Amino acid sequence: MPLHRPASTRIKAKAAELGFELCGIAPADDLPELSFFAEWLARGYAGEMQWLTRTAARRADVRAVVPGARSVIVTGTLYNVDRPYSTEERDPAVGLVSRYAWGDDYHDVIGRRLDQLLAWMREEAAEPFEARAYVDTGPVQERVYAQYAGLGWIGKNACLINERIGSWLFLSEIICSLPLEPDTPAFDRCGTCTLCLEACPTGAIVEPHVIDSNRCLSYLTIELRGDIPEEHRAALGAHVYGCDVCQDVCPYNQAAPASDDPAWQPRPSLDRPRLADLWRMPDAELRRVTKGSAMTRAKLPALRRNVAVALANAGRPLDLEAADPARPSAGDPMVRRHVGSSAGTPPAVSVPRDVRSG
Ligand code: B12
Repeated sequence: MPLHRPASTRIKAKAAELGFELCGIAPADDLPELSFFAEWLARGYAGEMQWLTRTAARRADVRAVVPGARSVIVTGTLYNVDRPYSTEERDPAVGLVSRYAWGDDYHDVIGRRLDQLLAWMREEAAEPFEARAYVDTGPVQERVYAQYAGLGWIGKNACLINERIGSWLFLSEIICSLPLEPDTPAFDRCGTCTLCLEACPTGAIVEPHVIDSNRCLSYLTIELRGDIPEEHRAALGAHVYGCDVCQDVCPYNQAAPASDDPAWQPRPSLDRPRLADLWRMPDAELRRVTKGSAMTRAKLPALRRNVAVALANAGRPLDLEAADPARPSAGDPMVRRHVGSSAGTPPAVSVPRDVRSG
């Protein structure tokens, strides 16, 4: 049966077969939330992420990316695994790595599955059609299309939350010129809850649904290449790559299912790594243990910087050391400006008793 109506159901069935937990169709229309992006940029909330500003025009609408686009097939992939949340970690000497980065790099894993889905659609289609597939790196506001594809709603922590699965979801999409049956948008189920806003260590959720990246620990530990502002160093706590706090406290993640997909299972070296071990690790070893994981997005000096601040926050500030040929990144002037640096002890993340362990 050619891929016209009702192709949507067949595409979703194929997506499920390929390992996507969620799949829905959004119309390539004027979706109101898309317009917020320009306002967000104007407020300076993108920090130093120039790549967002440079692609702003295309990010405003997928039809600027695929002329003739009619539909956006959005897929959601569960990456949660059965491990304690960062808010439950009690040992300050353990480095916190976000759970999305524990396993294989999702850009590679999901990119392959998305290409398989698109290849299948091309085989099935009655005639050729325009299409582009993206996971994270495309000039697309993925969360907005995911909401209109019925995968979930954009929570107050700006994460896409699915009522059944929670927000431990990677998003990816195929923008295409096929006139597919769109799904019903999911509606907002955050209600009066503000746990994420309260728990964010730096107050980066400046208002519901709005993140000021300049304050977000995920931005500060991954995207920022230079010095972490003094005012945020204590709040960084033990975070060495990304931050899960606003998701850890979310009620919709308290009974989140775990994936048994080998791709997302934690690598032993990234599973509750000790800060001192990470600092002592030679650059070659650090490259080896992060190879093929999303952690390669932060370059070695940034990772060393994060570890240096986290060690100081754990009350074990490093001393300036002689250059170590096995760890040239530790000698980076930017890193040395963070050695021994901490503005006092990190604020405790306030997690109301009943949220997790009841
Ligand atoms: C730039 C970026 C970041 C930046 C900026 C964060 C941000 N909120 O934008 C930084 C580096 C800080 C970041 C951090 C993280 N990111 Co990121 N990131 C992106 C990226 C590349 C672009 C997002 C974007 O366009 N931001 C622009 C702003 C304006 O969008 P927004 O904050 O989402 O706001 C939307 C809504 O809030 C809404 N909105 C705004 N105001 C209002 C008001 C109302 C009333 C309503 C209803 C809506 C609304 O409009 C906006 C529409 O875009 C996307 C991939 C993509 N191509 O979309 C991944 C993406 C959003 N990130 C992702 C992840 C996993 C993370 C982290 C959890 C990683 C981690 N653990 O450290 C954190 C979470 C931080 C957070 N709470 O958002 C996933 C999210 C999956 C999900 N379930 O939501 C994505 C989709 C990547 C992927 N393909 O899986 N990220």
